[in-house]
This record gives sequence, structure tokens and C-alpha cells, in this order.
Amino acid sequence: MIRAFRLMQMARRLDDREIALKRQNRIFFQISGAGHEAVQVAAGMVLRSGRDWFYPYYRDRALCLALGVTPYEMLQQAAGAEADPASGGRQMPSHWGHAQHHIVSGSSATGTQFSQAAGCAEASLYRDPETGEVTLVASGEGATSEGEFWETLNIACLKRLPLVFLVEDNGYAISVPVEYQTAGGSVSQLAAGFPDLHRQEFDGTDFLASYRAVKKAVEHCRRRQGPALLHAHVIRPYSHSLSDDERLYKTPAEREAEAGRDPLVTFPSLLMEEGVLDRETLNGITHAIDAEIHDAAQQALCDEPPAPASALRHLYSETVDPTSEDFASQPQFQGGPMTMVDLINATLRGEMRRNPEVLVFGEDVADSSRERNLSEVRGKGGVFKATGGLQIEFGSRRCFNTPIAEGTLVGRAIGMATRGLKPVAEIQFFDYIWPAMMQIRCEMATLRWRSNGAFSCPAVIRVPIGGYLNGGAIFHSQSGESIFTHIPGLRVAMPATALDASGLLRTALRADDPVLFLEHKKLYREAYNRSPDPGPDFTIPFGRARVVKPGLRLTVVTYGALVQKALVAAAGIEKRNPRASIEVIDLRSLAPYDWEAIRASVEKTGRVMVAHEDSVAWGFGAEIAARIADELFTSLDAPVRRVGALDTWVGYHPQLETAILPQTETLAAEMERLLAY
Ligand SMILES: Cc1ncc(C[n+]2csc(CCOP(=O)(O)OP(=O)(O)O)c2C)c(N)n1
Ligand SMILES: [Mg+2]
Repeated sequence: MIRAFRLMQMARRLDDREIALKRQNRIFFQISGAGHEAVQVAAGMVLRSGRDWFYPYYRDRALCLALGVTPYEMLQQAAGAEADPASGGRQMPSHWGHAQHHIVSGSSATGTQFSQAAGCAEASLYRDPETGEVTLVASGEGATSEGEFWETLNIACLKRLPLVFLVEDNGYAISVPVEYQTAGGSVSQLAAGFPDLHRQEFDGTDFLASYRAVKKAVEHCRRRQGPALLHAHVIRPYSHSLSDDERLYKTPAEREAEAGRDPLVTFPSLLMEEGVLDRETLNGITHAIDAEIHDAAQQALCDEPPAPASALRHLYSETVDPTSEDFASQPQFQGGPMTMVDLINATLRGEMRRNPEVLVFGEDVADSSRERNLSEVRGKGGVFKATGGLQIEFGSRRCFNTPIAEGTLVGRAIGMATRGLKPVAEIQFFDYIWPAMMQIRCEMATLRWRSNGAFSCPAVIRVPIGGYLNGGAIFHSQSGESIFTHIPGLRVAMPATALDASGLLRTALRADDPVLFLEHKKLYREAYNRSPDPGPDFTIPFGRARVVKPGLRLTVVTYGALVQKALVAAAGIEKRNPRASIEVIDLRSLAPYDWEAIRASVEKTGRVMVAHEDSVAWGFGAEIAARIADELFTSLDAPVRRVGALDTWVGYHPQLETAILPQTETLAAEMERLLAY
């Protein structure tokens, strides 16, 4: 009980100290956990630091103290010190993260933590189906309005995950009161229909009630009876953050009523009433805490800030470099020619045999979720059959279907990868990747950087992409790769041949970075790009282009479905004019891309066209063209041309699709123009 009081008091006084430091402009941001301390300390005392797993949110200072984060470490974070274990001065204060205590770095996005925590709990179960490990994910009541909260409740109940949701309900999301946020005003009431979900609503300012509630929920999870939802009513006496003033929207009466429930008043009163503490001991404890905080603050403020030259560190793995010679290899061909989709399947199969931590999941990727059906049916194995037979060979633990919830699909992959598994998540069509955008951009790509290398999530996201399908229309034909190549920390590959698909996918699976692997649907079953299986260890480094056809007078930089179209266009021109001599370069990976190959070619030819299927404006070609203009200006004999789709969507009728997407003739006409320049 005295330890609980010490932790609560420490948390509150750290907030007070930070507020003072912020007012003196010695730190740059402050958000407090004031009013939330009792339930957090209870959770931190019931769960096991360094054994269970934690996805806290920004108010969870007292939880993190209870798990072992020191006041000095917290103040290092406030100061933005290089040695801050949470982020090395990269994230705002109160964005907790501590590898040793299993506190996984969190971003500022409300709601993304839920699905990652589910993935983490799944990793515990995958490693040991009898595990007693529990994952705790915390949030405010406002963040439960995010779709991923409900998606994660669904998956947690579907899989009976050992996952405790702790909702710290302070009645407000910044200025929005809960009855305007949540239908009926109680999130735990709303969640009443979820099967096997242990639910409890209680006063989170009451330490003893909180301790009992957390204990019960954690026992439910440890016994593998299902997930738990703890709904703790707390208060928020210090406004949302130092940038907010709650007096603008909370009445004095409301604030007074809250103050009466302050755990930093009620708990010590209780301890004194019960004779656990006397006034003198209490004063002694509070003075000792203030002295410790004072010393820690003095020290943290003198700590070194992050060096400007460190800005690019930890964007990518510092130990595995997928662009290096280590990934260069020769194919050991075996068997007859295989299509791209079949070779992707074979590569996944080979890697799953090699590495038991590779898990494949997505919508419809399994052969049959109902395993008993497999004695009578062949199985689905993906809408394009890329994952066919994987469930049959490796079982439902390693290849399984997921609900239609792309954000949660990627979030789960992140949580699993953070735990050292190698998830390969499939987004069924690129057109439906957008619910996962937050997870890809703000979470997957940032985790290593924002935690200063303490955490990473080297997941692979496979995505069928592209058009030329005759009938694919607007929602089964989209491109949009440049939206992802614009994301620091993410690798993006896009093979044009079966051989490259195999080599690049294997590299993705053996790398230590998050990879977006774009598979062109039209290229899945072409005859011209087939290849025999290049063997179980064939890898291709990222960032290495392939000169598909050498030439002397014009460079075409392209990738994906336009590689073949460019080849056909070039062959036609050279047939008519043998002196045309066109070089075609397939980039193969887009982030990183092979600048040296582009440079060498353009320095030789003096003319260059960048061609892609995606629409021209703001497309991938814009970056390449700008860089060529910048760095290779003196080598150019003609303007840099870009060729791509019209700046519109792909239409359903083939005549419309043909007019919108770049065709062989479009490429040929532009090549002729450049050659004539
Ligand atoms: C996805 C997203 N949308 C909006 C915000 C801005 N924002 C930060 S905190 C917050 C309110 C959260 O309220 P609640 O979940 O109740 O937590 P509390 O701050 O009350 O503890 C909002 C809207 C954000 N960080 N992320
Ligand atoms: Mg709130």
C-alpha cells in the first residue's frame, strides 16, 4: 500500500515538475497523467514488468513508474536527451517505450495501439499456446471511437487472446464529453455482446477497487478464458495538456466534483484513516520524492541533446542491409518455367519451411478456415492463389484468414514483428490498402526511428496492384506506389518477372525492415516473364535495377507492367530504325531505387524517359525526373519525359481503360519524340 502511494505521488509530482519546467521553457511539451494514477499503479503492480507486454498511452506515467521506468529516465524524455530510453529525443514526452520492461514504443495516433497489442498477444500464443503472458493495451475513452478498437475487440474475442484493454475514462477527449463521443456514454456497456470478453466498470481513482478489478481481468486472460475490458472512471484535473485550458469548457462545479475524487487526496487519507501511514511518515515520503525529482531533473537537463548528424539513424536496420552484396546470389535453376504467382507461392513455401516464425495471413489466404472441409475440397489459397496450399502444408497456426479489417491486419503484423516473428500479411487488392495507411505510415515505418532503435517491426505486406485487366475498373486497378515510396523507413519492391519476384520476396523475408511488396496482377500469369525455380536461397538485393535491354541513344526507366510494353515499343522502333538503340531499365525496387544505374545509363544516352502505369502528376516519375534534371543536367540532350496514365481513375470498359492507361503505342510515340530531339 505504501509502495502504491509512493508511485502515485511520484507520478503526480513528476507531472508538476514538468509543468514548471515547461513554463520555464526548459522542456518543450507536457501532457500529464494526473487523476489516472490509482488504476495505473494497480495495473503495474498486478502485471509483471519484463514478462508481460505493455502498450501504454500518453497518460500512463504511473503505470510506467510501477513497471520500473525511473524518474530520471522520464525527465530525460521531457528534456529530449539523446540517452532517453524511450526515443532518444525523437518523440514528445509521455510517449512511453522501454525495451527492458516490455513497454513497446507508442506513437501519438489514438487507437493504433490496439491492433498491435493484439499482434503481440498472438505472438505470445504462437510461441507457447499454454502461455501465461498477458498483453495490456491502454487508452482513453475517446480513442475507443476509432474503428480499430472495435476491430481489435473482434479479433481478440475470435482468438480468445490474452489481452487486457484498459480504458481510462476521464469523461473527456480534449473538450468533447463522453456522452457526445460514445453512444449511451459507456464503452463497456456498448461492448456487452462480445463473447468471452470479461468486462468490468469501476472507479479508477479507487486504488483497492482498481487492484481487485485488474487482478480479476488478468486472471481471466492468464487462464486463457478470453480477453478483458477494464473500464476505469478517472479524473483529469490538469486539462488535456499544457496547450489546453479546461476552464473553457468545464464548469467550476464539475471541476470541484472531480477534485473531490482525486486519488492523491483520497488514497493518502484512506491510508491514514486505516493507520497504514501517519502524517509524519507521509510528509517524509513526499519530501523524499520531491528531492529525488529535483536531483533527477537537474541531471536530465544537463544531458546531451541528440546530435544533428543522428537524424537518419535507425530509419532502417543497422544490422541487416538488404541492399548489400550479402543478398546478391546466382540462381540454381530447377524444373520448368513457372508463372510469377506460382513462383511467389513457391518462395513463400520455401521460406516457411526454412523459418518457423514466418506466418502468412490476410483475407481469403487460407485454403479453408474450416479445416474439416479440406478432406473434400481443394481450398482457396488467396483470390489469386498466391498462398494456395500453405495452410494445408503448414497448418492453420501459420497460414490463416483474417476478418476484413485492413488497418487491424497490418497492426497485428506490426505487433507480431515487434515480437520477432516474421509476418507476411496480404492486402487483397492495393485499392483497399487505405484503411491500413495509418498503420503503415505512422506505425510500421516509424517504430524503429521513433524508438531510437529499441523496437522494430520488419513485417512484409504483400499487395496485388495494377490494371490492364479488362474490366478491373476503378477499384481493382489502382496504382499509387509513390504514396508509399514517400514514406521514410519503408522498403518498396515491385518485380516485373517471376524470377525477380522470387528473389526480391526472399530478400524481403530475410531483411530486417518493413517491406511493401507490390505484385502486379496482370503479370501473375503472363507467359513471357516465367522462370524456373531459382532455388531455396536465391535473393536479389534491394536497390538494384536490371538493364533489361542495353542501348545507346535513349534510356527508358520503368518498372512493373510497363517493362514489357517498353521492350515491345523499343523493338518496334529499332526494327524501323536500327540506329535508335534504346536502353530499358527495370528498377525492380522503388525504395530504395538504383540511382547509379539511372546515372550510368543517362550519362551514356543523354536522353531519358521515365514511364509508369500510375498517373503522371505527383507520380514516382516526378522524383526521378527531378533528380535527373538536378544531378545529370549536363549529360542531357533532351528534356526529361514522363509517361504514365491520365490523371484520372481507371475505367471499366476496355476502351476507356485503354485510353487512360499508358499503352505500347503511347510509349513508342514518346520514344520517337525524344529520339528526334
Ligand atoms: C488518430 C488521432 N486523431 C486525433 C488525435 C488528436 N488527439 C490527441 S489526444 C485526443 C483525445 C483523446 O481522448 P481520450 O482517448 O479520451 O484520452 P484522454 O486524453 O482523455 O486521456 C485527440 C483527439 C490523435 N492524436 N490521433
Ligand atoms: Mg478521455
